[in-house]
Amino acid sequence: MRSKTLLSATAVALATVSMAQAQDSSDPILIPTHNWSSQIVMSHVVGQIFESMGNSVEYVSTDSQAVYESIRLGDVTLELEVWEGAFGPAFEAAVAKGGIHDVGDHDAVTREDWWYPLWAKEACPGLPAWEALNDCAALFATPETGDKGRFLGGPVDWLKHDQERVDALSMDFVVVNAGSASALWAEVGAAERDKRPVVIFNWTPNFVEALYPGEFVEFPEYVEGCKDDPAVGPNPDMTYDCGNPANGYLKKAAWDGMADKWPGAYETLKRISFTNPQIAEMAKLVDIDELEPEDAAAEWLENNEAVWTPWVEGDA
Ligand code: TMO
Repeated sequence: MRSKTLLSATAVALATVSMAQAQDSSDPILIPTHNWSSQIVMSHVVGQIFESMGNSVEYVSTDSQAVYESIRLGDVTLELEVWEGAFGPAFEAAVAKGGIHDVGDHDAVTREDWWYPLWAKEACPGLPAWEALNDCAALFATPETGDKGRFLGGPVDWLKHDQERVDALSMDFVVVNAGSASALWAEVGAAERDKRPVVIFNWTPNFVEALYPGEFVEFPEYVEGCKDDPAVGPNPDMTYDCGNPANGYLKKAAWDGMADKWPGAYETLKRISFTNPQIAEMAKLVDIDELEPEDAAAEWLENNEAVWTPWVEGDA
């Protein structure tokens, strides 16, 4: 009995020593980047944190839906911005298959949806209700859309199902997909001069809120099931008859093998948590200040040492 206790105490001591000595692999940690600024800057912020710990890092430009399958298979190592609205379904499906897991939430609340600059509301005072937007559809028309309103959606890989929503709610809008995030901001910038009403896809946290006051359109509230069960939501026969979650999560995800291969980086990843203002600032450094993502990340790290050093040191 006594020798068994002694033995297990020794085993615990040995395990503690070997855990403390476990080294991260010298293979590069593969960080996927996508097509919106905060994600690219955050990826470089975290990559530079890993480098400061002695790790090697590579950035891989990756489709923002396919990335969950890539992580599951270990082709890339982690994802720093799992937005509930755009990627919840792809992430959760990959988790169910195995090989990828949830590494916790950022201290952030996210929303992704149809959005207008405030001058559009002067032309259409019933906003933000979606019914009012629909009644004002003609105000949002362009030669391209005839007498229907134009909604400029994001790049198709964000998979927002805007056309399905237009159909399910019988809206007089035509969905046009932007080729890039910057095309969304260009649309608002061009409309600003003559205060032309526009409605685009936007999200928060983002730099846009600092530049253009605006509001999200209030669609029928998101409820579990409205995207895949026709019976849920106001249209009993169709799916997507709801908005995106108004208080969405922002998660980190990792390949299941990361904890064994890069235990030090993995412990840091678990502690990492960015707030809405920090994420908006990362986007601003690129979209307003026009820094390159790696320079934006270096600047963010320099200005926020007290935020991130505890994630490395583990005394957060
Ligand atoms: C995924 N996004 C933040 C662009 O909506």
